[in-house]
Amino acid sequence: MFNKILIANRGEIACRIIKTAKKMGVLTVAVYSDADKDSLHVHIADEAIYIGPSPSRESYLLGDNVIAAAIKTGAQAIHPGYGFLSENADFCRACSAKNITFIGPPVGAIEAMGSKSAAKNIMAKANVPLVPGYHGDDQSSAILKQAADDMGYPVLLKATAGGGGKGMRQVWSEQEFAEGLAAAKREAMSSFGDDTMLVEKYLTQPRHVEIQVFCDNHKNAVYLFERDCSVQRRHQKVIEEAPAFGMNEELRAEMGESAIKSAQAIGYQGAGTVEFLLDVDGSFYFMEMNTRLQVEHPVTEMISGQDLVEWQLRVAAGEILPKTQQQLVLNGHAFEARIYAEDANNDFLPATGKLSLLQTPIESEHVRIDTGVRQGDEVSVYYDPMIAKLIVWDENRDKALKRLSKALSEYRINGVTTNIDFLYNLATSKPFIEEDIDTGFIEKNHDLIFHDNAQELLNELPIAALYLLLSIKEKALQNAQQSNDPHSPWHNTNAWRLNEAHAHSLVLAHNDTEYTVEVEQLCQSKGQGSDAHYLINIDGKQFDCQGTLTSTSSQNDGMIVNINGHRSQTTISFDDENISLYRANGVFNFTHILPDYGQLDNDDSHGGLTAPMNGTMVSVLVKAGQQVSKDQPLVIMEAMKMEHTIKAPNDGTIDEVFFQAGDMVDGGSELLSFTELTKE
Ligand code: MV4
Repeated sequence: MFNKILIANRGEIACRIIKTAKKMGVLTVAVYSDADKDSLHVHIADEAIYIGPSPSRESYLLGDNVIAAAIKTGAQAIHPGYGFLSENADFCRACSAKNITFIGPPVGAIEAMGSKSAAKNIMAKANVPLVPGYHGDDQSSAILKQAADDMGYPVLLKATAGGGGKGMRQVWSEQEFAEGLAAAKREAMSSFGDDTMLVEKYLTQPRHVEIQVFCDNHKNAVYLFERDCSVQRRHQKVIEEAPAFGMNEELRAEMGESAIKSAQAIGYQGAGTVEFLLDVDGSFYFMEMNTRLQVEHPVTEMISGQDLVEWQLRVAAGEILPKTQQQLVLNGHAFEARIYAEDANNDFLPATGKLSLLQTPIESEHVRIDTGVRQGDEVSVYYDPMIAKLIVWDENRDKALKRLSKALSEYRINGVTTNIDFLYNLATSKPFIEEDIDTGFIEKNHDLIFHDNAQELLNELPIAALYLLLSIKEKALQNAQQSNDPHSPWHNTNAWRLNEAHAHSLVLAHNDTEYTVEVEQLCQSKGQGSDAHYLINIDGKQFDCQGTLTSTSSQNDGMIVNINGHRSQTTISFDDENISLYRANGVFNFTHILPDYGQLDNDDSHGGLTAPMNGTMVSVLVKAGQQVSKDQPLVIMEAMKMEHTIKAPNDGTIDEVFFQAGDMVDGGSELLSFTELTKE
């Protein structure tokens, strides 16, 4: 076994590899660019070598700099991770030339899989099933059209030099073929400089099912079951799962054996992934083979109990595979969600910024987080904006999926826009839960995932309002219990005032639209601060609401609500004034609009400072007759689980103070009167 390896990568995969190396007692060398000099992977490695400026092409993609770092530190092997140099045949060759072990496949395997059509020809010879089609050298329109006519429409034109979905074009009828072919060739020539085409039968509802294979240098080969990666957006995987739902044992074995045949056809060694299209009738077809450890490998680790990076190090060091096929047992179900700094509501524009808050779900045997960032780190423009991979496991798909939704609802990230709401809405959508999934999932269910219909929103508003009110009650109860007069009438929060309705008014916003919520308490709660009964009116629609706060975890509040007789549960995250309701049918975000109360409430120099909303007076910092200066704190009151400091709007004199510490105050009531110092 190596005593020192260099990781030629960054971010979560670099950290992940370092963790396994440490577990195995192998020393680690990180490499870093300017932007990464204080990154987590540099921090946790035993050594780190600077390899160049921030842009990848000036650092992580410079094989010579990476190899020089390995030589400098005496690393015997280099792990490329994924992306960057991981499938670069020249880099693989350069490592061998310097007697440095490339932790991956032999260079011949990388080259063999580098061309989609060459890969398909190799697989055809190995009797690996291919999508019915034509990938011959004769590229005349007549031959290509004949092939399409023979296989039947729709067909898919694919640029041989393309990949990852680029250079594909559907042709739905014989009449469209000529124009479709001409367009596909034009695009291929401009994108890849090569307009060689292959023609395939177009599968209209395929799933992307891939098999994890592992081969050692002693002719042993196993498959570690399958992953379903059909949920993709523009050929970027979003949520992956293992095993594939609806799989039966014989299909699993058939695909696994086929994947091994693919690997053996190219003399494979190390970790590899064979991607198949799985058609609705259960037939499967080779798509491509990836000669690297995939981003989504953790779901395979969770259901097989194997550490694939450990396997990579052992196999690269010449050991035999740690397990035989018979010793590998599939246990449970796992999901991976890729958490990105991107704006799902703005065409997934990458987001940058500082992770001012990064609070994660608690990790356990059921929840794993692979990340390369910490709170306070910058998500930079130079690299893939992945924040973390959230991986969950449980004994079956339903339970694992519930863990995924719960874990997503427990993530708190401030400072950058993330795709967490998108992931939560996707994971809780009916089609996803019911396994109605193929590679077109996101397009087909767009409105469900990006739901924003007014009616649904209106139904959720009372719940958000109820949560805010119950939070005030609970907080006031806590204050009362801490005060020296817990039974003072000022501590109750039912807005009881002699001859006045027990009324509150709140303003909640959603996507810049403000909604005024009129709330009337119907009766005294049962004494427990965390439950109550309200009549809520929004835009003339009335809701009879009862609610009880329940705490679900240190990250979330929970609430049991009954709205007009419909009882349900909700998980809530609330920071400052942002409220997110995590519901069975998705997440709903609201902002609590606090009235602006820092200004005098009329336009002359004398006036009162009013309470922003119902709350409790925490402390009075001034007294009548006192001179104060602009922005000097005057009183502190508590509302909505937050303390609000009311400050002097200008230099002046306090005329009168109307409340004392511990008093309950109504929203809008005058707290003190103040005369501004007139300017000479
Ligand atoms: C296909 C196909 C349907 N029929 N081939 C997309 C990228 C590349 N990996 C191959 N791809 C596809 N090839 C035939 N004959 C549908 C896709 C496809 C797809 C495949 C896997 C995962 C996501 C996908 C998204 C769109 C299209």
